[in-house]
Amino acid sequence: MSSSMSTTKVLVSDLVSTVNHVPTNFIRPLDDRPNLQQVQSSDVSIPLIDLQGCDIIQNIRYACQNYGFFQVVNHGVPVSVIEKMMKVSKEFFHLPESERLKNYSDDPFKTTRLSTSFNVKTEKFANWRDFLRLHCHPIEHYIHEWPTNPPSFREDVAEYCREMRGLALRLLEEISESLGLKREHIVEKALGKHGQHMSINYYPVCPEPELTYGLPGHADPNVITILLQDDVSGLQVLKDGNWVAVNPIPNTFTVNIGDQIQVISNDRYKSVVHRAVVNCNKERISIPTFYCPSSDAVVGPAPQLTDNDHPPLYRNFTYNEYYNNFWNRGLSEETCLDTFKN
Ligand SMILES: O=C(O)CCC(=O)C(=O)O
Repeated sequence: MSSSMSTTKVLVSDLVSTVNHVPTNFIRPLDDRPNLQQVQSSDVSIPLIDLQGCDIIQNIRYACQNYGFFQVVNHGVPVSVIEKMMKVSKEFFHLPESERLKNYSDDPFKTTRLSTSFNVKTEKFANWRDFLRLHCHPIEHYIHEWPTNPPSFREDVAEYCREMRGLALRLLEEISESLGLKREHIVEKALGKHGQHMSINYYPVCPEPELTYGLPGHADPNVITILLQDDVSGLQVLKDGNWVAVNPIPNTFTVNIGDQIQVISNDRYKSVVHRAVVNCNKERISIPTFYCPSSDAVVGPAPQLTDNDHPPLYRNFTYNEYYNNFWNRGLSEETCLDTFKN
């Protein structure tokens, strides 16, 4: 076993059995470490919204204005679809190295790729994460690129993606209404032909979780993110300067506002910084669905939300311009939004 040397393994999942310390390229400077003891638990503090309950619009407005995050129960996605998605994801990451590596690419603009960390081409520190990134809308444009091993991968993931799209569209209508816009405003006017991506994040057990991140603090560039987590904690959200752990609740999704809602809402809702930490006991899988505009869609503040007292805070831009900026810059707690301010 080597101790802290760099490694020739491409993926953390394969590196992990060859080291008993975190290799030096993963070690963060002292002032940029997770401080795992200082984290608050969120079972009560991140709003939990019952999508079959009362006052849904008011609850969404409250959560978006105060947290940028909420959890949803009674969301209508069948448990069997969720379970198959989680099972096939785990099976994929447990395939032999040579089989997984068939999907490897370090090009962030490839529409299907297995990769590691965040952007290995631009980042200074590596992150303790591997991920399979898939574009999934329109599904027929991309499904032929997806892995064929495990054999049920395409079918299980496609079914999950369709359910996620339905849930995303419903939530976007409710978010639109909560902003005082027409229900269909975001879905019909702001997203062009629409886009949907997903990442299957795999965080192996880490021998020294206090030295590194699964993913450091960042805000999401898209419209909304709907996150499925397995039963292992790791997601943390920045709230009033403190990190709050969003511990998994079975059959519940965690939803967050992305940068594009911040723009469309002209800063009424904020895209909030979050991160993933790792642990020394259990591997973890998280599966964010990133609902987004199509790359040619022009995004800007909704005219109905601007007036003399609330001038547009952002210029109009294409989502393509925004997305390139996000991937080329590297993950950072400073949002890309500043580049697009008026
Ligand atoms: O693993 C998590 O809980 C968070 C993942 C995330 O923030 C991302 O993939 O952008």
